[in-house]
Amino acid sequence: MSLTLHFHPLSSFCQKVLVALYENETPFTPHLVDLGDAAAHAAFVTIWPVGKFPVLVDAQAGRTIPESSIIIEHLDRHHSGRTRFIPADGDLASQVRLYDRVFDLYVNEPMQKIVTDRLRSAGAEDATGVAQARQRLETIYGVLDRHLATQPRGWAVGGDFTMVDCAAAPALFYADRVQPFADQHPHLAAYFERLMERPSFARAITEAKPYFHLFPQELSDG
Ligand SMILES: N[C@@H](CCC(=O)N[C@@H](CS)C(=O)NCC(=O)O)C(=O)O
Repeated sequence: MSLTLHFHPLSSFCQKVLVALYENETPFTPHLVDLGDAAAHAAFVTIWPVGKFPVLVDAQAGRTIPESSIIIEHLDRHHSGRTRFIPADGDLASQVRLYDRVFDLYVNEPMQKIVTDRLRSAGAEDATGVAQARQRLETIYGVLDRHLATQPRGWAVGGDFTMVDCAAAPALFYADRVQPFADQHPHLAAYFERLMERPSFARAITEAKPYFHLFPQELSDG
């Protein structure tokens, strides 16, 4: 098989790529990386010294591709299927890249800041950084709620399911656990419900469930 994904099922950025793979039933070999295991970590940083997953290896193309958005662009260009992740129209493609950045930088990253702070040892917490992350989430929830109210057919940009929706689903899934948004942001809440019903994302969450106990925040379905 040409494609190998180095990933962990619990990771939001890995789920973003899994959603893209599952959308088009793209065949790939999953390679689960346990970064807590010294040997697995050492092997992984020989592939990508930064040490962050996901990383896709496309053996046929002779390419090792880190960064979730770049992986999805590669899949869209070289392993395309019925769901296209980047629109052909240039202006719409720019909007997709913008909102992909918004979900990665302003939802996923502050969410990760809050989660990883809970993993720090007692006394080493960063209360100021966590408060800033919560404020950033509140700001972006408002921006997204207003934006989603203007979009047709319920997806994030332009009416079709795109890379933005791959990014949004896992980012919102975890962000809602650490900083709930439903009460104040009805458009965002309705969008998230739609994402939860998308079979590609439902599958990624089902596969992550056996690892939920590793997440330091309550992950129950409620
Ligand atoms: N910008 C990267 C972010 C990837 C990322 O932050 N991955 C996290 C897991 S969700 C990771 O590998 N964390 C391990 C670490 O930082 O040591 C992307 O879009 O792929």
